[in-house]
Amino acid sequence: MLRRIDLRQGLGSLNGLLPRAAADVASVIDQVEPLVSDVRRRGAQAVLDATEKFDGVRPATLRVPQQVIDDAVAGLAPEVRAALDEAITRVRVGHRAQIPTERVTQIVPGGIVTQRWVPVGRVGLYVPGGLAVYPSSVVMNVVPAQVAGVRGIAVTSPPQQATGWPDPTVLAACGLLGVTEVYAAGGAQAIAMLGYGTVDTDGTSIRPVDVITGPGNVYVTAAKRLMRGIVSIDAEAGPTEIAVLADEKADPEHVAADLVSQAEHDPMAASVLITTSKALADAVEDAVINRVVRTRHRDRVTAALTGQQSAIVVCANLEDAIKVADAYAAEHLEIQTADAPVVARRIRNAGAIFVGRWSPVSLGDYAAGSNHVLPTAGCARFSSGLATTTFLKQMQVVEYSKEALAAVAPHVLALSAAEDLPAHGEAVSARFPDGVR
Ligand code: HSO
Ligand code: ZN
Repeated sequence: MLRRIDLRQGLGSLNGLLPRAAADVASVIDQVEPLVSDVRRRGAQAVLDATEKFDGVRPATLRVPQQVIDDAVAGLAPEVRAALDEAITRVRVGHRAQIPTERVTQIVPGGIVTQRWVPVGRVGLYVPGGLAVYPSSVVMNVVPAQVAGVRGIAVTSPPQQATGWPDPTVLAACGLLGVTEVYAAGGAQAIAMLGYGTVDTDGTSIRPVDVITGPGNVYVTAAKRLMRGIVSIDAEAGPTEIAVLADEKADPEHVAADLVSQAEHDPMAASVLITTSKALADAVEDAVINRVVRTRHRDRVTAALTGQQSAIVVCANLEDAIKVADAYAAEHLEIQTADAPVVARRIRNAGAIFVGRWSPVSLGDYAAGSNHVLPTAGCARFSSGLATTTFLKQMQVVEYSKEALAAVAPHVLALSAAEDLPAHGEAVSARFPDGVR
């Protein structure tokens, strides 16, 4: 079912060997651009027209009335409410630990530079609809923003045809988190609405945001790319990926269950086993086949596992397996080997690492206390997952005394002369009419 990539003879350059989905964000940019411009020009009417066209429903207002959110909370099944409460608590603990501390550094006596962290004013968080509904993504986006101290938090999610409002579990998660500003809009139009702001049909204003985060389909991702510069965005999150780095010690049933778990997201999802053991590879293959016939979403799981983006990679040794894992830079990487914590320490590229047999990716998806919005498609080589710092800006605060400025003044004057920017130097010498030496 999963294609094999046999690297037991060596890795070579690895170029082109790694399984990878074809990235298609660039190919829809031209399609998305007119929609984004339309929202910029015509505001709410353009958002609603697009909603009617793509979601098949036209809500009376873009803003979801508070009563609808309250009803969703009241209608939550008790075990789902308890699970969401527990997830919120854990994610809050995990993300509080990410708050950077203010650093005051005395560069020289009387010369101080402080690194200050300030939350952005307003954020827009996108929660997808589509193949599945993601109340867990509400938690993963909202909690870090709240922990960072962001004052204005808007959530947007596509309306359902039956009710005209977003999925009730998504609304309930917003309610539990105390988020009151929720919009019934999805797709590229929702991203443009958040970026440009607009006036709702009832005359209330939807103010533009400073940061847009959250996963979405290619159209959402293309729209986020177009809004970059007007707002900041998180790493582009494509179809989900799991890689499992395993040796002969791993339990093939666990590995198979985990590979199938993330394949359930999307026919484009990627499940990759990187192993040093041909015997494990065969056992996992069998276990996967057994699970797929029994699993609920077998069509999209099969599509994902048989797609070019999924594979079993067999390596000669652990060194090579680690190199492959680093080159692949998975969104989620499980380490199912002897001395898993030691192996995990050696990994440089992954959105998140799950160490040992008791830490499956689906734990992290819901309730580990980590975040599940993570870089995909190899972006873990250079970017991080959603975190409290996504919603914070660093500001440097400079404070020098007269003596400290006088002491460094000759150097400022010399550099301003070297750059032929004498007015820069004069801004310093003007403060010392009697000379700086
Ligand atoms: N694995 C997804 C997140 C998720 N899974 C939400 C279940 N619900 C991307 O990290
Ligand atoms: Zn998942």
